[in-house]
Amino acid sequence: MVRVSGPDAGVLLCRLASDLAEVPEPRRATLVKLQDPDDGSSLDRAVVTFYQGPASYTGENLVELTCHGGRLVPSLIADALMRAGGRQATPGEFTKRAYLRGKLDLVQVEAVADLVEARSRAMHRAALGHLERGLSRRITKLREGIVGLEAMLVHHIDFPEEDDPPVPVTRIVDEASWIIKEIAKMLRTAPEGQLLREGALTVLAGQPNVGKSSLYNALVGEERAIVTEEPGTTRDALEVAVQLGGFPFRLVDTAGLRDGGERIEQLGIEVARRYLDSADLVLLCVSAIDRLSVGELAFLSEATDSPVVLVETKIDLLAKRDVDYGGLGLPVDMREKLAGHLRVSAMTGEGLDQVKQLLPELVYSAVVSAKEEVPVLTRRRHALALEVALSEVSDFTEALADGLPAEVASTHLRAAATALEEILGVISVDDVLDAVFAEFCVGK
Ligand SMILES: Nc1nc2c(ncn2[C@@H]2O[C@H](COP(=O)(O)OP(=O)(O)OP(=O)(O)O)[C@@H](O)[C@H]2O)c(=O)[nH]1
Ligand SMILES: [Mg+2]
Repeated sequence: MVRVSGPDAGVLLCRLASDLAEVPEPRRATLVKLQDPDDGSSLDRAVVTFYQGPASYTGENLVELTCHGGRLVPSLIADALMRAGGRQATPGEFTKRAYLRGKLDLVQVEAVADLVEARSRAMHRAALGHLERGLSRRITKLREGIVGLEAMLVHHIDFPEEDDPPVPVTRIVDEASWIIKEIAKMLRTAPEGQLLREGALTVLAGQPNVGKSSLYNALVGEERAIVTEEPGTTRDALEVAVQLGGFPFRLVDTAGLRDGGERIEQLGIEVARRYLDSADLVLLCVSAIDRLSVGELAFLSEATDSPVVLVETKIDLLAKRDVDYGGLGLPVDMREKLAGHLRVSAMTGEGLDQVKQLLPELVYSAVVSAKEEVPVLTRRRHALALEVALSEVSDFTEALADGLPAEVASTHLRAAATALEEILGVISVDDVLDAVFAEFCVGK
C-alpha cells in the first residue's frame, strides 16, 4: 500500500487517477486506473480510499492506494506521486503526524513500532495493549491522582494553623500511598518486560555428548546444530531466537564443558562460559543414564546468579536398557537450589512440552501473573520515568511526615507529575521524540 498524507493528499490522487473528476467520497474503496502525471502512461489498476482529516490515521487528509505489490509497481506509483507534488515520508512520519495532531500519545506511538517489530505473541500482546491505551490509561489515572493531591495541598498553604485544614492530612497520605503502590506494582513487570523485546538468553550447557545439540534442535524445530556420537562436536556457540509458549527466548547451544580436548574445543568452552555468565537461564543437561559427575556437581554448587534448570536427557535409553533410575545421585540441598528439573528425550520428543511450559513460567512469571490486569512495561524509558515518579511521591510523603511546609512538599508532586507527562509525551522533549522516531521504518 502507498499512503499519502497532508492537506493536498486528495488533489495528488486526482492527478494520477484521471477517472476521478473529484476527490472520492471518504472511506469508500474505489477502483481506479493510475496514470503517470507527466506522460499519461498507465501505471496500475488500484483500489484507492480517501480519508477526510481529522478522521484519519494522521489526522490530516489521507489517501491509501492499494496497488499490485511486488518490486516495481509501488515504486512507480510513489515516484509518480512525488512528481505530482508529493514527497517521500521520513521514517515514522505518518505516526509522528498522528502524535503531533493528538491522535496518539507517545506510548501509543512506541506501541506501533513494537507491534511491527514483535517476534513473539507475548510482545505482540503487550504492544497491542499499549496501542489500546492500556498503559496510557493507567498513567493518566496516576497523574490525575497526583494533580488531585496538589489541589488538596493548596488548601494547606497559608492555612491558619489554629484551624483544622479542610482536607485532613491522613486523606492526603492515603491517596499518596495508593499512588505509590500502583506505581510499584507496574514497575514489577519492568525487568521481564524488557526481556520481551530481545528474548531471554537461555544457555544449554553440560558435558560433551549429553545431547545438548539434539535438545536444541528439537526446541528450535529444525536441525541448526550438528549432532554426532562423538564428544566435542559443538565447538562454537549457536544462538537462535525462538518462541516457547508464545514467549521470546534466545536459545544458545554451547560446546560441551570438559578439560583437555584440542585448542578449538577449548576456545569453544571459553565462549560457553562467557554465555553462562550473562545467561538469564541455564539448562544444565545431563544424561539420565549416568550419575552426576564431579564436574556437574561442582557446576551446580557454584552455579552463577542465573537460575539453573537441570535437564536429564536421553530418557528413552532408561526404558531400553532396563536400568534402575537412580535419580542421578542429586544431593537434597542442591535439589532445592534448582529452578526446575526436567526429563526429556530429544529422540522420542518426550518431555519437550514440559520444557516449553516451564521456561516461560520461570523467566516471565511476573508477566504471566500480571495477565491483562497490569500493563507490562516493555520499555526502559517508561520504567525510568515511573521510578522517578515513585521516588518523588515517596519524598512527598516523607516531607509531610517531617512537617515541612506544604509548598516544599508539593514540589515533589510536580516532579512526579512531570515524569508521568513525559511518558505520555504531554510534554514533548525533542531528543525523546527523535529517539522514538529513529526506530521507525519509512511508511509507518
Ligand atoms: N537415545 C538417544 N540418543 C540421543 C538423544 N539425544 C542425543 N542423543 C545422541 O547422543 C549423541 C550426542 O548428541 P549431541 O546432541 O551431539 O550431544 P552434545 O551434548 O551436543 O555433544 P557435544 O556437542 O559434543 O558437546 C548423538 O549420538 C545423539 O544421537 C536422545 O534423546 N536419545
Ligand atoms: Mg553439541
